[in-house]
Order: sequence, then C-alpha cells, then structure tokens
Amino acid sequence: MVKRTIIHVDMDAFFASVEQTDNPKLMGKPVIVCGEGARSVVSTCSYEARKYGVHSAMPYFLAKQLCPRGIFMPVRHKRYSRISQGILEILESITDAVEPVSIDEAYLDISDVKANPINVENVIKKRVKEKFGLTLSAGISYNKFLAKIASDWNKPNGLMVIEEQMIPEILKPLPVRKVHGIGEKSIERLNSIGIFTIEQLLKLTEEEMVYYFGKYGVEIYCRIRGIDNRVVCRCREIKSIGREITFDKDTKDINVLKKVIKNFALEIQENLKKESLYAKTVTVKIKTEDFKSYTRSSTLKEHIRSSVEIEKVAFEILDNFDIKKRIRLIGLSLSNISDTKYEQLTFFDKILNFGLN
Ligand code: TTP
Ligand code: MG
Repeated sequence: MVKRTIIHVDMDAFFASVEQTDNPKLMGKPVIVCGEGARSVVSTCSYEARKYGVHSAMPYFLAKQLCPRGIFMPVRHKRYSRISQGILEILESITDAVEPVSIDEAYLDISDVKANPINVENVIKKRVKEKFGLTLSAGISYNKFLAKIASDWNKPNGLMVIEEQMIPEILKPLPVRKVHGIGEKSIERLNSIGIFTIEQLLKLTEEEMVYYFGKYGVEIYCRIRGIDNRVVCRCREIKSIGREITFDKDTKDINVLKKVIKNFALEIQENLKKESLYAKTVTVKIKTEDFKSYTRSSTLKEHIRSSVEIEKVAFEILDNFDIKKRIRLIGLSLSNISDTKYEQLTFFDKILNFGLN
C-alpha cells in the first residue's frame, strides 16, 4: 500500500472555548458547559476547570463541589454546529479528502497535498484561529489510528507527528483506554487480568485478542502494531440521530413523557432534513429511578423523516413499556439511516428485476 499522510484534528475544549470566544470575559476562567438542571452532566469544560478535576460526563453536583467558582453555561448545540460547519469548510479548502467524525474532529488525507505536512497543519491552525478564535490539536501520521492517538498527545494547541520507525515503542507506555474503540467494559476486563498498558496488550496473541474483543480483536491487534488501512472517507456516515433528557424530577406522567418525545421528534426531523437523510428504526430509551436502562426499537418498512411519523411510532413503543417505576431519563433516536426514502436496489435485486422483465 502506498504510504499516506493523515492529519487528525480535534478542537480544544470545544463547547467551552466557543463560550469563551463568544464572551471574552470568560477567557482564562473555569467555564463548565453543562446540561440544565441539578441532575445534568458536564458536556465539557475549559482547561482552567480541568485543573479542579472536572471532566465531561461528570454529574453537575460533583463539578460544582470540585469547582464552586466554575462558570456554568448551558449547552448551545446550534451555535457549536454552525462553527463546526465553518471549520469543516476550512479543512475542505485544503483537500477534498476530509472525513468529519464528530462535531469537533476530522481526518484529512493530505497525501496529495504538495506541501510539508507540518506547514499544512500550521495553515489549518492559523485559519481556524483567525476565523473563529479557537485552537485545536493535530496529529500527523501514516494512518488514521496513529493520527488520532497523536492529536491527543499535546493538548491543547498541540501537534504530534508519529512516524513509522517510532512504532511500537512510542505506544507501549500508553494506557489501553487510548486505543480508540476499546470500550469501558473491555477496559475493565483487561484491567481485571492485570493489563493496563499497550505494552502488555502487545503480548496477547491474535486469538486472545479475539477472545477479549470479539470480531474487533483482529483490528485492535493490527492497530497497536501500526497497521490500519481504513481510508479517509469523504462520505460522512451518520449512524443515528437522537436526543435524550434527564428530568429534574423523576416522573411517571405519560403526558410529560409524550410532550418530550414530541419535541425530540421535531428536532430529529429538522436534523434529518438538514442532512438530507431518512431513517427506518425508531428507538426509545428510558432510565428508571433505580438507574436501570431499557431500550425498545421498531423498524419500519419504509424510511421516514416527518416528526408526525416519528412521534407516532415512538408513542406506540412508549405505550408498550410497562412503566411501573418513575422515569429519570428518556431518549429518542433514529437509526438505519439512508439518503433515500426508498430502499436502494442492491446489485442482486437489479439482476433479479431485469431477469423478470
Ligand atoms: P471532545 O473532543 O472529547 O472534548 P473537548 O473538545 O471538549 O476537549 P478536548 O480538548 O479534550 O478535545 O468532545 C468534543 C465536544 O463534544 C465537547 O466540547 C462537548 C461534547 N461532549 C459532550 O457533550 N459530552 C461528552 O461526554 C464528551 C466527551 C464531549
Ligand atoms: Mg475536542
């Protein structure tokens, strides 16, 4: 395979930095972007707040305890999305081979860009800073896995280049959680058998990796040895679109639940419209007061997008839940996403259809 040059960029403390640039008085202060209500969780926080031990997904009350002088700001998804779009445009001015992976990160394959990769990285940083006042961290390497590890190396405003001859030595001391794709459960399992670092992970055979990680084991086995042939794909693959909320007070009131679902359906319709997408599977998730989670899905014959249709299916699912306990959290998501309303004919279907005509 021809050697490639991949850059992974990841915005620094993204939501919190946007709040700071929108309100310069917040610069240098511990800003904590958080859902609303006493029982919400932290989305992210500025690096100033991280010094107090605050981090993403931490409950609000704990963040407040650790950082009582923190400036708590509500999440403004629309604002962050718009900036994310603007950053994407800057990246696309460098190359067509851009793959956004989340609201604040993307891969670029710059193998065909006739410039030194570090200069390319500097240009990206400069343009993003000039246009949005934001900083990012970048990783440069010869595949996606290593570029992502590298972008996390020197945060914030960092740059790290991982070259072939540095593998596997440079990876050895890293904790296993740095391997993108290893989930919480697998990390716990590995830790319970005394495996904490990539160096220890490298001692496992391919068969053992499959035992611990299932089908994905072979991929992880290769990646930690510096092998990752995934291409930077321009098509942005959205797997699901959803919303969820933790109530201020647990509830059993079906009218409250339906009202929330109705609003979520409207938001999801807008998101699908914006991305020109449709979806076929509707999933409702609830978490009861005893912290147990339940999900139920319904897959339709046709792809849908309208909030009325989404809501109808979600209500049916909700009505089938046997709600005995009060509900703490409710979520609605759509998956099985397609860019057409109708099933694409597969190659096989086409042959069959032609055969019949
Ligand atoms: P991250 O890139 O994981 O975090 P970050 O950009 O805030 O900080 P870092 O400098 O370490 O990259 O996530 C991007 C945004 O996604 C983040 O600003 C807020 C949002 N987010 C959540 O809403 N909840 C979460 O649990 C995480 C991890 C992120
Ligand atoms: Mg980030």
